[in-house]
Amino acid sequence: MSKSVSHTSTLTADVLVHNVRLVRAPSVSEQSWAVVENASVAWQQGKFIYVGSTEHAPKIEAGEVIDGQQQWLTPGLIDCHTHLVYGGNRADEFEQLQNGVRYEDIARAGGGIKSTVAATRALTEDELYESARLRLLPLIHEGVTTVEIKSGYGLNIESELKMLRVIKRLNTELPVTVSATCLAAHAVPAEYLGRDDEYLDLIINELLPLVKAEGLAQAVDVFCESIAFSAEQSKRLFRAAKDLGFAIKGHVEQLSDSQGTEAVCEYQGLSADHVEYVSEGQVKKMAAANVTAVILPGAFYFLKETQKPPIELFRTHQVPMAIATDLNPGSSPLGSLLTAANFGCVLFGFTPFEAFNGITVNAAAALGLANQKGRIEVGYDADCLLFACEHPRQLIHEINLHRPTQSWHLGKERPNL
Ligand code: DI6
Ligand code: FE
Repeated sequence: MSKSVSHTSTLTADVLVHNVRLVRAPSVSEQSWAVVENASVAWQQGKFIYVGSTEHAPKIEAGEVIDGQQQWLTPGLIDCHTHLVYGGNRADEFEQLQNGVRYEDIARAGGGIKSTVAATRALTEDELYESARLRLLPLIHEGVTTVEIKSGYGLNIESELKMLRVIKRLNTELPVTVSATCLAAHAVPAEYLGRDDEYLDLIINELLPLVKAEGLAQAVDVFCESIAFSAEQSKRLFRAAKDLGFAIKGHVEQLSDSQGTEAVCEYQGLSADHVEYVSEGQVKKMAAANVTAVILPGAFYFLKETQKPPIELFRTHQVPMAIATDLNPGSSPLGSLLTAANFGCVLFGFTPFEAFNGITVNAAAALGLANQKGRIEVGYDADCLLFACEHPRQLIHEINLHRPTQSWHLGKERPNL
């Protein structure tokens, strides 16, 4: 905060951006856009060191000084739930869906996740990397500076590790922070049909220790649903994951109430994702366990679901709400986080401000990065964007009309990729 900085001291910065309007730091307690007109922001070694009004700024000696020309400076956007590493595409199944076949029935008939598993196993690591890079670029262009990516289309040791190595490489080679999640418990692979507990044993006893040893994931996730894993199985996975030091996330209550939310809460997970069928009792448990609700309007839209997540209950019980693309080939082929935020408003009743928080500060919480990302605040990572709009609510309102004029990741300006 500017208040804590003595006005007589001089700060040394790598970059100073002045003459901007700032969406400062949406915090959960704030009810509307926290705006600072005529603001300056400075960072050094990738962290903000001054954020506030230009008038009250100390003297700042910066290696590079940028005139923001009254543009809006916002936090970098955070897509906290994607499955963007995969082989093939499922446009053929879209045609089936359009002919009235249900998503669950396609999955039961060996399509769905399983068809993507076959296509993903067939690719080399380099091929998988290249196809995933092309899907990540549109998110980066839109202003995403942090993205979570899940495995879960390998469903055996070799291919899950291949996916996670691709995810790690995306983090290394592109100007974006990638948070990796092991979702080996996405579906029961055909080889284990009817032996789902044996497949879980494989994940718990063999895969997760390897993932840990190679540092390939921060979190472990599960698809808790009648077509995948039960709440009891999810708990067994969470117990093992927690013992190994992984954070916990869950795909829960997406297509039915399967009590996955209780499992996530019992193991102090970071987030319960989808949550269309969540009950008030479950929402209270989320509040008590400080679990973020990750809302995925792309999947709801795409599968033509009718059960909406209970936004009003999350508000009442002060459960933080994030919004993400869920970018995947089956249920949410959506490569735009700002569009997901717009869908959150139109389909579920988010206010534009709530939706903006959902792709910044609350998305950071869903990844365990609440003290590091999602806000423009001293000590936070210097991930930020300049937009030439009249007000940031336009970013949520107008679909596909806005791109940052400049963006920085960890203090470094991102090139045109
Ligand atoms: N829920 C979803 O919506 C996606 N995964 C999941 O657990 C679907 C992924 C797919 O259909 O490929
Ligand atoms: Fe998902």
